[in-house]
Amino acid sequence: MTQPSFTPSFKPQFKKAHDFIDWKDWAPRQRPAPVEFRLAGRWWRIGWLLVPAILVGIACLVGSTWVIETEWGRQFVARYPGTVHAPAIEAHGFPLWLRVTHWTNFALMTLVFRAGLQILADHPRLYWDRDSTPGTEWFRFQIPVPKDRVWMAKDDSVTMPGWLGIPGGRHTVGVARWIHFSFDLFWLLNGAVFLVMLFVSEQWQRLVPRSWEVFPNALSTVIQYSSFHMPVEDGWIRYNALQQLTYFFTVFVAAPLLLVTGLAQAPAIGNRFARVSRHLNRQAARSVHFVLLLWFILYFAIHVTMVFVTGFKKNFNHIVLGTLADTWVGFAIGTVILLGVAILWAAASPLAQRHARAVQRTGAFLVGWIKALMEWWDPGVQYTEKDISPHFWPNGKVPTSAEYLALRANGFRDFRLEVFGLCDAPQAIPFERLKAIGKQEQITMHYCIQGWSGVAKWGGVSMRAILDLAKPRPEARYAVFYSFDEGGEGGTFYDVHKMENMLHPLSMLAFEMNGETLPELHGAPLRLRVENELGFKQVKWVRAVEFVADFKHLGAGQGGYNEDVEFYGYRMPI
Ligand SMILES: Nc1nc2c(c(=O)[nH]1)N[C@H]1C(S)=C(S)[C@@H](COP(=O)(O)O)O[C@H]1N2
Ligand SMILES: [Mo]
Repeated sequence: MTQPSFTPSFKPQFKKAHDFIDWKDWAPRQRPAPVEFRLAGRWWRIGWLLVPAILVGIACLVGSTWVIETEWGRQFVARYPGTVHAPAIEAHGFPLWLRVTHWTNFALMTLVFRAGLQILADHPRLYWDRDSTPGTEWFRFQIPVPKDRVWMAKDDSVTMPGWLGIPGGRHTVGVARWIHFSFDLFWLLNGAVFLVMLFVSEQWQRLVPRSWEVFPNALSTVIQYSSFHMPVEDGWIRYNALQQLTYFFTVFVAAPLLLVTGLAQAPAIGNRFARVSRHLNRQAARSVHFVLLLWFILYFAIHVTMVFVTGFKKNFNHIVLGTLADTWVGFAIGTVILLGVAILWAAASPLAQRHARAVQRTGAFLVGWIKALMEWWDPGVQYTEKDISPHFWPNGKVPTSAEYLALRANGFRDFRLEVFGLCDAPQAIPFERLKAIGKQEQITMHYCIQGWSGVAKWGGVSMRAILDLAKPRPEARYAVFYSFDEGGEGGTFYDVHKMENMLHPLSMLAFEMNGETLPELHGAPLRLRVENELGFKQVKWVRAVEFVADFKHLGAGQGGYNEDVEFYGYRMPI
């Protein structure tokens, strides 16, 4: 079949993308502001948390030293020694699977948490409301949003040192997400093995309380520890009540909640489970996700302290060798394991920076199929007028080309949307004609990869109508959207979408936002809405649509500007 003659009026200038993170080409460094939280109407540096921590510590120490010497205290501790001796069968020792999953879990969690912090640094604020309105955050390590200039979402990202975040640096969320999600998958698999083995063996009895006596016993453990009376330890067979409750909460509540609050941040999930996402909105999910991280850090600190305080030689033999032996072997091997984790820690960021493209490819291989599944969506969410966000973070660079400025000067009356490629009717559609096709409106939530979200009403022409005009051929599997603007690092901004997504009734090219002409900042004359995908796929300042069978030949072949340059994935329903 020959192509009808139509030549687009422009040639995309694809940015030559590297396969590594090239800091010369990257957003300049920006130091994080002090870490602060908001309480009782003002901001506090994180260090202030030490005050209640010390006060509670002193109260526990004094209170329990006093109470344990009273008659009531003596009897209470005698009655509830700290460990529940529940029904006959008990766990015995630490089998190999338990020891392996324990250490694997530890190594994986260090990677997942560090990549998670890196993601947070891309929008270093946490909110409870889905709007992400500046000033409503309860936690931040960024200055208040300046009011005297346009503050883009990317301006908000701060630099993470490479020893802490993975891969370190500023606005490396693309690489960080692949690391976060890929190791999440391993973490979940490891957790699944752990849980299955836990219940097919007798080991579940270590973690699952089976009597209400666990509560007074846990209190008794607290009293004993904080008055420096060490309770009788028999960790080989059973944990004390405090340990049991803590482990139970961590394994059966905190870990599953991490998964749920992680998924709840995805546009595909938020749209699919409307009823849930109204309450567990993206920002609330993100906040809880972070609080759980804090829980795990606290847990880890106490866990390691207790390992040493209660006899590290013995404890290491338990969890490394699975023996009761009183030797140094467990500690020696444990040290080697920890050294391995330390090497992994030190190598992770340099490796991820140097091999960013490989991280992207491997990540897509490991979790791409999950993303593909998530695109099988039917969004249940339509918001109402009163849900519209008072502030909608802008992103990108408003085009500055003479061509764009000339079109804008006359209200885009001369603008034509060029539609070409594998279609039977390539053409340049005059803007007026496009608007006359019939406007569709929808109130939806926008999910930026950086972490913020906002609700807006969009009015525009459905992609179905565009397809009706252009008549894409069956071999057209993707639609490419070219923009007037240059991406952050130079070169034409473009993005690729699957044809399936174009057919969805909510996919549209918007020319109105919140009932008014689409502002320049938000993409005038046209911006894309594909509601099951992240924000960066919603191309603004759209000038042309091309239908293609493949996208390997465009730019670095990753399916879009941010995909080429910032290592994002081309399927982004999460
Ligand atoms: N052409 C173009 N489109 C773009 C971008 C861009 O830089 N250039 N940024 C994207 C990103 S990352 C987001 S979150 C949304 C932001 O849309 P908004 O400015 O209307 O909030 O636009 C997307 N579309
Ligand atoms: Mo974004």
